[in-house]
Amino acid sequence: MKRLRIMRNRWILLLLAFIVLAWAVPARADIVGITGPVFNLEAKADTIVTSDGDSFLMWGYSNGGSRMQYPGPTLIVNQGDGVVINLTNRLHVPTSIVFPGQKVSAAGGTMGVLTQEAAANGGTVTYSFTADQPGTYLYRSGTHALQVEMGLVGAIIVRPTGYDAVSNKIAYNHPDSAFDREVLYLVTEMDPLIHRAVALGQPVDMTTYFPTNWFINGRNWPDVMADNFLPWLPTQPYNCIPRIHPGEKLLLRCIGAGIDSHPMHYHGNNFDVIAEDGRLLSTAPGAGPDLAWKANTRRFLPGKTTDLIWTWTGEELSWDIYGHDPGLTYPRPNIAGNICDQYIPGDTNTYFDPDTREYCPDHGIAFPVLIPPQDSLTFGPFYSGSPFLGGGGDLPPAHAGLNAGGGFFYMWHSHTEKELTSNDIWPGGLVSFVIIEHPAVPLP
Ligand SMILES: [Cu+2]
Repeated sequence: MKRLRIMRNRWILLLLAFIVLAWAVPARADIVGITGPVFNLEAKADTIVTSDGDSFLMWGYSNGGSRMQYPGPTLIVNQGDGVVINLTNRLHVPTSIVFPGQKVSAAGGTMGVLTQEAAANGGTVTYSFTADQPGTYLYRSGTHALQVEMGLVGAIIVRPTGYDAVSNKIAYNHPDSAFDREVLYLVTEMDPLIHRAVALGQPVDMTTYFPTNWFINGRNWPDVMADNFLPWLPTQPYNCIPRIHPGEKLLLRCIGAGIDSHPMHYHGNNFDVIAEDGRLLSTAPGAGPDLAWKANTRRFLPGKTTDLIWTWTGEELSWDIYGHDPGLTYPRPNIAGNICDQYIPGDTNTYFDPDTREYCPDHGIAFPVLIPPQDSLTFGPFYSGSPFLGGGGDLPPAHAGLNAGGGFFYMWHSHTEKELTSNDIWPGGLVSFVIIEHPAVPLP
């Protein structure tokens, strides 16, 4: 009996270690995908798991003969490419792809109601278009809304002519669309009863559609925070856990890929809406995003894409995020050098320290409240033990401590509260985080 308990504890410890390891080192924030311009996609069935512990039959796209994935592979091409997509259909129903925003020609297959379809069980069709406009695009089944619900959706990214991954990261052909890091934010939803009906071969009634699961890049929270390409999420390879340094520009490529709308809210700062549906918000060609507007919530509409630029410096928090106040005793990062020594009050050109991006008018200003003693606090798993960026402190015994770099976590989530669940289990669904990391924490 005692031996059994030890064994069981060992398994629990192993499981805990596994969970901590999977989330403790937040992953790359860059967009992963496959590069063309020729793609061989297959439509096929497989299963995904949801964060409430369930699993569902899905239909999705795969890269060639690999397993289908949800969403489909992100197709990354360059402006001017002649893009060719060969779709082979392994489903038992005809299917097709539509590419909103592209002038597509199709060869092979047969004409369905509106689209050129690949026949069931092995039919193929080839779609071609010239990627003449940079931006963020959607591709999805054009055959029936049921196929979108079943998972036949994906993203296309067209890099602008002047793009360079090292020296010129721009979303469009204008310097005001420049970014430091980018993240895919593809939102979908699912009604499990429909997937059960399809799995059991029963008739499907889309008029009773009632989603209870919501996904960012094919995962519910907290799975969105785990790494890309995990062996325990073989058909859901893409995460959503952007990490930036203060002052960096994060490009969010937002796609409403389902059949419902979702009001996504981004904490920490307002964002700039610079483009919609793959078009820069400009008054004239070459003017840049001069029609960009600021908001803190963006409604994701079905079929619509939006590009947002989000950044964060701690500006006007009215306290020193690095804890440079010598009177403080909290564990805080120790930045060497003469921070903000070039700051001249009233001169906005000197407001940000060139090395740390610190907002200098707040330099040295004390943290505004006294933190209660540790035994009076409730610790969330992402608290580092210090309120300062890059700081760390003692955490209670057995505390998971998922914030090794002492970053600031801002929750990004849907403002429709039921969408913060996975099949009625809270928390789940449309929740993710952005992490602001101390300038000294290396980011991949
Ligand atoms: Cu909120």
